[in-house]
Amino acid sequence: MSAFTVDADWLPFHPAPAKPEFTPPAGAVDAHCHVFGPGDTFPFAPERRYTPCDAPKQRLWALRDHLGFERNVIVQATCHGADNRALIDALEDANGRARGVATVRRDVGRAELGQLHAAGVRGVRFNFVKRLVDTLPFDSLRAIASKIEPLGWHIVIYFEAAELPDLYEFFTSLPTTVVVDHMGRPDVSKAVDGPEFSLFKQLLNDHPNFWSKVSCPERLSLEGPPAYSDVVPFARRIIENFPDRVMWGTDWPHPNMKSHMPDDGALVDLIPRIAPTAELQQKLLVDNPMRLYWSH
Ligand code: 0GY
Repeated sequence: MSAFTVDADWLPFHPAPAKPEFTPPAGAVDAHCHVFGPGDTFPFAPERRYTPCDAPKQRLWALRDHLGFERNVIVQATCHGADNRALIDALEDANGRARGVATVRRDVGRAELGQLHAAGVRGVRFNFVKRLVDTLPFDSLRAIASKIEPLGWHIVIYFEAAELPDLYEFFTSLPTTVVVDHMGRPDVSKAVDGPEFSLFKQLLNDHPNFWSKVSCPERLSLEGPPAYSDVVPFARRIIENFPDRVMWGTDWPHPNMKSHMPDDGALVDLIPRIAPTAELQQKLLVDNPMRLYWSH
């Protein structure tokens, strides 16, 4: 029994996802997923904006195996704030098959960073989505960036497309590899070649240190499941233009989904539509995440 009451409108993750028809290449990495709690062992943060259902590591490992993946990158979710204990616990349980992206405070010390690195953390996340966090001021984020840079870590950024013009200068001043969550959350009712998504493409084009996760059709789609066809041209464009700087993830357990809960098997079946060749699939699912997370 969790010590926390789940939000009344919380949608739990799919209890029995379909077996995908698409078989991922050997060594495939789910490069964006989370663990939540369990709340009675790893309490949710007092400053959280939502209280999810538990989504423990064992369920994530079972999903990994069911979908035909070999590894996970677990991203610290805002409901745990900068308390990375649930993340570390999962990484230590994974037998080298998971890496992590943590959330840290400005005053994080070398000892804590060393502990996170030993557990498998290779990046920090800067979150600019206002419904999820009070974003730290730029000078605090810069201080964190300069602390993690010597470790060879990268920065994961999460923002809404409408915010990109205001954040562009700050983002491009960051000293490390920078990975953008969910293609910068484009409004897919707008044109792929329109000004909004073109700015995102320019970010990747002009700054070779920028990568993108081509994830979360379920969040971006206006059309909805199971085809999510309106998201396909956006993901495909990014993969075809930047094949060596893209990664894919389930986003399990899909926090804050309100319209529907996706079937993770159907999400995997979208991969060949956004990355149509075996070569692109190998880069997206294996080579790129292995280079970023398992090479040091
Ligand atoms: C995601 C998306 C969301 C939540 C978080 O850390 C989080 O709480 O990332 C969201 O609500 O859009 O990537 O999981």
